[in-house]
Amino acid sequence: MANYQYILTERDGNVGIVTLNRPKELNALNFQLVGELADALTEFDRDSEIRCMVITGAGEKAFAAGADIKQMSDKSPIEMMMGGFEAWQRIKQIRKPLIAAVGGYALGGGCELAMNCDMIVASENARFGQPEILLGVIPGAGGTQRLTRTIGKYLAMEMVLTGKQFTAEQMAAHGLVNQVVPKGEHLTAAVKLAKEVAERAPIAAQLAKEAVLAAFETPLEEGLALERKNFFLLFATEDMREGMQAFIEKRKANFQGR
Ligand code: CO8
Repeated sequence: MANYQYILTERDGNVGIVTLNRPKELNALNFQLVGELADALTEFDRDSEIRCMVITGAGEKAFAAGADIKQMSDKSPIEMMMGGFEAWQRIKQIRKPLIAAVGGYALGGGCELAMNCDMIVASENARFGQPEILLGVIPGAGGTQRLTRTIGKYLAMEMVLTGKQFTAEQMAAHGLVNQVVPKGEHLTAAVKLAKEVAERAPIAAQLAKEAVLAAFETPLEEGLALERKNFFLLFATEDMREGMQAFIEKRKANFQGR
């Protein structure tokens, strides 16, 4: 792994963990940090040992309190476009499952980063919000789209129009959070979930992620066609033979990612 300034990376078995590491600034997402995050995730994505990834924030107070307002405050539209958004695109293209481990604030770009992940585990002190309107702007990395498609129009409108924060429990009730755990246990719980995913057939996990995400972007017929093709494609893997043989032999499958 490269030497990063604003993030930490580690491995726990087949799980790659990336920690946003600007705790004094509540892990505010400056352009460099988002670039480093995209680099690290891309590197884990290419690493055959890694089967699932977790993103978390350093310190107790925040996952990420949004884009770095101090860095953004004097930027032009073009500087914004060139500065950070290419890296968000790369994060969207990660093929392996991503889990957000959220403790404390997940605001603005922080909430959007969590929503870029495939599952969200949050501690009970987590707070989700899209406060951009309080700064005179609107969400720019998926807040109006992923939030609306997940929690529905009315609550999304309230979040985006008022900038108010919502608890992990509230977000879980509306389908944005998979698990709420006691304060400080979000990373442990997320890694446990990641290890469960990492035990599954890795190619199937990637094609499953692709198919579920397609539900956001395609009409039903097209989504069903993609799902079917991915399903058929998996009959070309050794892991499919192993999975079905293991079932027949009443033993645990040992998936190799082939
Ligand atoms: N940017 C820069 N610095 C920040 C940010 C931020 N988003 N959030 C907190 N900080 C800094 C504070 O300035 C402070 O620094 P200092 O000690 O030098 O004054 C330090 O972190 C600690 O913060 P506070 O003292 O404010 O801590 P509190 O516990 O009093 O308050 C809050 C915590 C409520 C989270 C408060 O810090 C806050 O409101 N932060 C801003 C939240 C926000 O508005 N986020 C949205 C930003 S806009 C955005 O995310 C758009 C995304 C578009 C996509 C990204 C493209 C690249």
